[in-house]
Amino acid sequence: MKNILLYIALTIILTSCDKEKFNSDNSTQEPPKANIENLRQASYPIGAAININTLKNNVGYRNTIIKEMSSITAENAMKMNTISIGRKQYNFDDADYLVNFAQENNIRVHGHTLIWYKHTPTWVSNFSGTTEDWKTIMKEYIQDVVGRYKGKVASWDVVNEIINDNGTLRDCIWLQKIGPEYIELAFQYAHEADPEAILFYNDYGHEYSHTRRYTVNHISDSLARKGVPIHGIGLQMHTNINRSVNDLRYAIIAAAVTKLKVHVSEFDVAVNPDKKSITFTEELALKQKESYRAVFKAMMDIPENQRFGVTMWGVHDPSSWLSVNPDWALPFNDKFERKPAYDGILQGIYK
Ligand code: 9MR
Repeated sequence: MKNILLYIALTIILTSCDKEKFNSDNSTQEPPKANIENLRQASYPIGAAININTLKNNVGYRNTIIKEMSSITAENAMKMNTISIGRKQYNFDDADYLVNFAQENNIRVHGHTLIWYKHTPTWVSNFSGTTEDWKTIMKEYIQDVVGRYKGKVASWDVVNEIINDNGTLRDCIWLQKIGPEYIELAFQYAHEADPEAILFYNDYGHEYSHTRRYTVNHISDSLARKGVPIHGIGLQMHTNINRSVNDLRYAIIAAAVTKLKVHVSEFDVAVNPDKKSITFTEELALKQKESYRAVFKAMMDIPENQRFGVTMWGVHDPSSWLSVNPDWALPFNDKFERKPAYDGILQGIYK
């Protein structure tokens, strides 16, 4: 009861500051920008999801990452079906490439993702055994991967997208074979393999669904109170210009109420959500800039020790998973030039 009251009180306090800030944001005056040369100089980590082939073959892409990013996440290279080719058999080529690149350039690596309902390798789908056997294969996989990158990968999405829209646990092979306990076991196994790693539950929808937001925060908070080694909440935040900036901000503030670290882990702002063929007009660019500003600003307004960072899901527009629409969702254009969204970031992180 005490916790619920605390949660309500904090939410009211934090959202009332919201309103003040957003009212002042409505003025026509441009907010001030952080006076920095690149995003690596920001006061909290800013990063991007990385495609390994593009990293290897596109100099502009590689240089932009080196210049601007203080954190990187493998877009696909650390997913289970990429790494796990059989029981105790691994292909770490792409993951190693990313980690080596990060080390050479002094960039933090966030691991994505250990356990996910998608991309289950065939050998896992075909595996048969007792509940204990299933726990063993999950433990082997998590500990081999986390152990390999101990001290090199700072943090992990331990579980990804584990709930349905109605707040129940999403069906996946681990839930079927182990039961709901698979979630806390995954955190425990990862923690045993690297006690220094910062461990996240990553999910989507915080900004548009009360049920999703409440459930993710509640699960994370309950696990932490139970002593499970969970350290943060990942908010994917694949959003678009139609979503109000208050919704974006509220999602971040509400996650912070748990006192866990907050990672906006897959941020992008689509400008073509209705999938109509359009051009990227100045009006759209400015709307997108507002969304960028709101998210980076909300991160400044949570306690400093909870600001894990903001990771964008790609580097420049053509490298976005949304580029087929196209959606112009990222802060750099096809020539790696800074878009108005980049100024939105600078305004958001202004101190
Ligand atoms: O951007 C990723 C795309 O290249 C992959 O084909 C897809 C399936 O693995 O995953 C995309 O990234 C997703 C991320 O791993 C989890 N959250 C949603 C992301 C966008 O679909």
